[in-house]
Amino acid sequence: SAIQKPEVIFVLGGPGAGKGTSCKDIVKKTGYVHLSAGDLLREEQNKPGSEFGELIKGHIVAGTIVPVEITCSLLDREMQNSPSPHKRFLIDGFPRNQDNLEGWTRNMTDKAIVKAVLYLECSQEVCTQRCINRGLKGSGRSDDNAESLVKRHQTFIKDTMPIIKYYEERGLLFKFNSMKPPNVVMEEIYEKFKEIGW
Ligand code: UP5
Ligand code: MG
Repeated sequence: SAIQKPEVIFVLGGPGAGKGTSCKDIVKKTGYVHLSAGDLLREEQNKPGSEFGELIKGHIVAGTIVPVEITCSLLDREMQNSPSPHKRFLIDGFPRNQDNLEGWTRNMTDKAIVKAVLYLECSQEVCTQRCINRGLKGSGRSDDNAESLVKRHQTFIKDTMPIIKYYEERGLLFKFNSMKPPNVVMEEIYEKFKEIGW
């Protein structure tokens, strides 16, 4: 019998839009496995002796995007190692630019099906304030400061918005207002999952 390809839903949105928060909530209600590209890069950055540590560190502080070979191989490894029998993944924070999109298409088209892309819409002001507050509460993230946040948002507008448009033109995009309280955002996303039968 044919082996079923893993199914992927990408989750995009500005820095602090609530991608991680929403994914964590959705996995509790569904069989999806959450993979955060940013979390995987931060883990790799902190791994003693990682050949990519310094490169990743530089990109994260500057709010720029790590070359796709690194990010895609981390995602691929996690997908392959996942014990989940359902093989359905919510991939948060990827693809963020044209390089990411081309790298994914090149390496993963045979290995996974992209079913949809969720876009969490949130103003720059609200996004920035959330990340600043998280930094003040001791997130330990090197990019939760005003200077990095300006750059993260510039990168989002310049590099990631075209990717969001790309998926919108292909009818794969689903938008959610993530300025609402977390439980409301999660409920609206979950309703869509039920409606579409994801
Ligand atoms: N919060 C969340 N939802 C809320 C709500 N509805 N109402 C009120 N508060 C809400 O949330 C952020 C904060 O807001 C939290 O304190 C939360 O409690 C609160 P979170 O769920 O963490 O939002 P998220 O969108 O995940 O924000 P994050 O900061 O993780 O977004 P980024 O996209 O900036 O970060 P990411 O980790 O994806 O990437 C970091 C960097 O890694 C990038 O800048 C880049 O340098 C690098 N990167 C790559 O190079 N390639 C990749 O593929 C991925 C990352
Ligand atoms: Mg996140």
